[in-house]
Amino acid sequence: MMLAPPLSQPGVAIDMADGELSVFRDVFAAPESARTLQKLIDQSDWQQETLTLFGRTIAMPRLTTWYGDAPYTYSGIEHPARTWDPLVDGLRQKVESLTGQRFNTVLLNYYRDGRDSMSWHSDDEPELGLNPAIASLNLGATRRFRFRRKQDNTQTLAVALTDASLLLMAGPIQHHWQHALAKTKKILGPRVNLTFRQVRL
Ligand SMILES: O=C(O)CCC(=O)C(=O)O
Repeated sequence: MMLAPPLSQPGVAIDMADGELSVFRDVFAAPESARTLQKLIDQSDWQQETLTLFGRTIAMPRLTTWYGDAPYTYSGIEHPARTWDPLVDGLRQKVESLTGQRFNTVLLNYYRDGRDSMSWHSDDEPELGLNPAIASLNLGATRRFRFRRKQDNTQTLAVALTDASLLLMAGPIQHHWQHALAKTKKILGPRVNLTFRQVRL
């Protein structure tokens, strides 16, 4: 009797106090990942968002775009509901089948090189509910994704997010930990990260 192939490959758990973290590696073959990265870079409607701090307007060190069935406010910027691009919707289906979770919004971050980054924050907006599952799909250059404990910044952890990797954050992680993507002086190629979330409708 032929056995049906498994619906998803298992993620590998990373030991973390007060948080659930797992990583899935090589969710695409290299040529597919490179093709998808290039299509996303070429076809997406990238924007450079700005932040006003103490009267100064600062350009975010990355480009972003989003899709979603529901509005989502992130970094103080409201992203209204927006029809899914078919390529990104296909990636959502893949991520849902790997993780067994449902997602109705995605933010795409385009890091053009090692100078682009994301500063310390938690994904703890009320519309995500208590203990949300957040899935982060990575294409392109490997970058270090860092965690630090909110109560004690000396407790840290870093995960190398390689091409075609998927990181799943769940449990109380957003209450206890912040995460960031640091700048690096190494000359690195482009990277696109897609962070899928489930906003309560
Ligand atoms: O690019 C990354 O891996 C970080 C993305 C992230 O932290 C976010 O969108 O909240």
